[in-house]
Amino acid sequence: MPRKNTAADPPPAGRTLRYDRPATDWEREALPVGNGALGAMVFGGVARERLQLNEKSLWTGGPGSKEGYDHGNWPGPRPDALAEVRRIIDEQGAMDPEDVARRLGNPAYAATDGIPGFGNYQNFGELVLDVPDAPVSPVDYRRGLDIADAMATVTYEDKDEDNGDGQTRFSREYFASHPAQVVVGRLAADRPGRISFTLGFAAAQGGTAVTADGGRLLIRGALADNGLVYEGQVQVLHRGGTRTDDDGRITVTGADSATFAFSAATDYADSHPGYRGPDPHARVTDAVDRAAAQPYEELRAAHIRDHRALFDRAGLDLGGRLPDLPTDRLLGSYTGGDSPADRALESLYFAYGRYLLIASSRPGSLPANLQGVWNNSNTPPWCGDYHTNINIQMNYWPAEPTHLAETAEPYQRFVEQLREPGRGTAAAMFGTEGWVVHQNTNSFGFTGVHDWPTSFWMPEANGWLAQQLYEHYLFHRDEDFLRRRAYPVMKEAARFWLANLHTDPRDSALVVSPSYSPEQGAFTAGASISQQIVSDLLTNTLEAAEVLGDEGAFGTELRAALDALDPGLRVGSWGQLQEWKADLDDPSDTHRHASHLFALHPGRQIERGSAHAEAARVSLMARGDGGTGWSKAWKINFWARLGDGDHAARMLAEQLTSSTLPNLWDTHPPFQIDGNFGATAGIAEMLLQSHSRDGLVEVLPALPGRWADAGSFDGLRARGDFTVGAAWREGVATEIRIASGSGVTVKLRSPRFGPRFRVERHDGRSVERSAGQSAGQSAGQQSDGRSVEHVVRDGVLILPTRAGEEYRITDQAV
Ligand code: FUC
Repeated sequence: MPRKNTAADPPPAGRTLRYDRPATDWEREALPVGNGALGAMVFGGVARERLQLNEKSLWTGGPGSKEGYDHGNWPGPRPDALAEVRRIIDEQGAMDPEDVARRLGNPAYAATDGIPGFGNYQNFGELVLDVPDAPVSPVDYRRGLDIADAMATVTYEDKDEDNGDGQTRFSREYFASHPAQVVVGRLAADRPGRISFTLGFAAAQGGTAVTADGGRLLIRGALADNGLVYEGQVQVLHRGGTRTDDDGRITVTGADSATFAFSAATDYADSHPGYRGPDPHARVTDAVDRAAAQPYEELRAAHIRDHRALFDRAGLDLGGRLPDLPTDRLLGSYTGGDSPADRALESLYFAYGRYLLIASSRPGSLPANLQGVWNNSNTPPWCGDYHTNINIQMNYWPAEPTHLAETAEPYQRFVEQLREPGRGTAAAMFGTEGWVVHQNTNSFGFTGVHDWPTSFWMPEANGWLAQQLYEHYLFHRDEDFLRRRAYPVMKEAARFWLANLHTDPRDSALVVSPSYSPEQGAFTAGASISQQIVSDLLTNTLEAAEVLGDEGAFGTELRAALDALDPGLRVGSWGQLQEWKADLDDPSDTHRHASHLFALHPGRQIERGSAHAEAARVSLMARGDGGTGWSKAWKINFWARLGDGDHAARMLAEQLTSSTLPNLWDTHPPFQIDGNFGATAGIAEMLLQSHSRDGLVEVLPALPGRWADAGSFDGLRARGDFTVGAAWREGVATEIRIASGSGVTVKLRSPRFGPRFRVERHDGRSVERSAGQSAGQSAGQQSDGRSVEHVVRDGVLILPTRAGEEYRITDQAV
């Protein structure tokens, strides 16, 4: 593959984050590379380079933890505890969270100072490169992250005549290769013999042993908390000059260039109950040996090929151009207007979300956690865990729509692996079949509870997690995936709810009880989010059962439950969508969670234009445009689903102006990656939607006024196995391209259709000419007159497709 660029030739603006100073702050400035399992934060220091490293399975807690571990299940049986809480809620209508936590929480996991036994995602440590005689004032310093090639770069010149370096130009590049399972660094200069450094490792864990031999660092230890064995190795290679090993450090002197390859692993395995696999030594040795044996250019090219195979599938062009300015300055001057710079930054931010997902979630490791894979602390915020009341789900919202389905594999597997411990929790705490998980989980199948009153109880998280497995089927129509992977998870979660729904004595409807709307108010029966999630789960499971021919008695049970289930959709006294079954909503409540709008997004119970959609709008207006990073990101999606592109764009501007750090990471605060992913999904949702129950694919459903003059997107995915691109000008869709993966009929709608358009197959053979959408019904014929190719009815273009073919709809007025 031809080299797109080299470190000496900085990558083009538009796909690059760039800065004119080294990073000093990990959270705000350092730049992330990752391959899912491994992450590195690059600082770009001239005299001292730092690469802070992560290996995603390095967790304290779980089995073997000094605190003890039983998945968060209650330490002993409490046969009447749940029934008692349900009875009190039936009688009194509500219960104080503290009271519920005392009865149903788990004091063994008291959330006082972290959660003992639950564990924390750990820092692996840092590679430190000390460069002798580095220029104190480097000239033309640049630090960048090319997100199209997934390459971090540093370049500078040394013009200091005193040390005789003249105008030497130095370049470094770093990448995290998924195929090779290594983080690679390369240091080069445009004059021979100029590369000298000492590479060492700054351990983040007590008891880490570091040795150096043959240009290889061996880093090894076991976590004091749970005995988890970890190992890292770094091989340093050099061209020219000399290399010496010395007391856990490797020194290269006078080389023309040098390369290092780092890999790491632990003896973690994602299998219940032990969560341990083989010693990591052989795996790490193998990865580093192989990388060291490969020519650098090949390693680099294979990495770029692998990354681009995912990254290049989708793109967004909002017509702007990034001025040649550092990204922090661009962000600082961003106002959310329609200037080319603002629009280019928004496109870059969209692409960066896709970059971050590729970098933090690849098959073979755990899913992206609250910080993706990047963490520099042994006690990170919220343990760096998997929160299931919004956060991990949001991480994966962009996976399907932005054409990165493969990145969702770790999530799918993670949810599958929760089934076994979750079954134990269903039995131990609820005395029923099915599987369940609550509000937080870790890498060791924590499916029970801690006892923090406002965040410990969320049994319907099982349904929310299962939703995205079903979505994978809807996007791909892959029945094998549905049968083998999604449906078992869904069915067993549905069984949990069939066994645990409670009959509300007030109206005999089936409700979740106790039920809690994250993360505010009292415990009640039938909070809207609980009902909406269970409704979504049972509906999806029934649909899946029908597809797979597994209806039978189970289908009858699901239908009966759905008939009796309170759907959690009520319009309250001030026109709002009620957050609880009783009308308790306070119009001045601006809580960051807007959980009762689950049915609008990511659920699909609320259709645009309906009374419930209007009530959701009223609720959103009351909630306001504030909130934490992920909260704003969710609101982009809500407004997009409501078809209000201007408000969606306003939320995107909120996200960028007040919840985004100079390295374009989302900040809650602190750094939390969900907002990046939620906003990326939200932008996709503004451009393309396909969730409606009647199977519509909607193009440009929420195009904001400030993007309307011109723009295009490519490669977004719609349910039904369609890949869609579109271009627009002056608010009119000038071209829509739709490629059909499975050959089902597409029902296409766009508020941006012009009055006349033409439908063609991609190969240019004209399929028809259409009189347009307003004519009530008109049929197009193939040019050879043989068959009706499409129908336009009530503004919906109904087009039978063939698998593997692409269709082009072009505006005829332009
Ligand atoms: C949920 C949110 C918090 C935070 C935490 C990680 O509990 O309510 O705001 O995002 O997850």
